[in-house]
Amino acid sequence: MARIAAIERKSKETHIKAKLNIDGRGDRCEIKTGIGFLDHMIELFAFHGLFDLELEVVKSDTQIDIHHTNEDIAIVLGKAFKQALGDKAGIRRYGCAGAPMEATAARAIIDICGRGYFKLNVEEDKLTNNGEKQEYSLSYLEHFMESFAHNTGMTLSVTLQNVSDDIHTNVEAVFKAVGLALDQATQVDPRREGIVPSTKGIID
Ligand SMILES: [Mn+2]
Repeated sequence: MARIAAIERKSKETHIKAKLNIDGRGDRCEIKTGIGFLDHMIELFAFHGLFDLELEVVKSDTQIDIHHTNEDIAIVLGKAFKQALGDKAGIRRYGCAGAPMEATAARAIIDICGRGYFKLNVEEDKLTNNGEKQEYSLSYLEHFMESFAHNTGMTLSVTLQNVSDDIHTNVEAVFKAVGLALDQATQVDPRREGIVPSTKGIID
């Protein structure tokens, strides 16, 4: 069965559409968020996760700032993964992957357990200050991944080591690591055919 999803979400702040194929190739993506930086990061995530993803922000309120759009994109992306995964029968459920970029290294650990939880492990002062005067920030990254994890129904732990002064480097390493780990976690293990990977028998 195809593991695909189509999501459309409209609020008074944003209107976002997404189409996802979990079993894709990663090179058939069209990401149009209106935020160039985020287009680049989501494309990297999809490419390295081998996901085919179309994402379009039809309407946004970026005249205020990117807060709502950043969050709502992550909500839609999370809902798309949740829908495409269905009852989660047969999946590996866990994933752990890392991606370095220059001195910086990001590691992502995932459990698609139905419980949305996100933790970014980074030095506190870096979280507060990194990217302060730039388009994006570690706080925006944290908010994005938190919304993504909650809406996918996964526990996501990200550790960022040797935080760079360049926000691009930090965020890129994280998006790649999350893509790689989510690819692992969503893969079907043939030994587990038809079995929901939980001793509870279900994953919400
Ligand atoms: Mn880049």
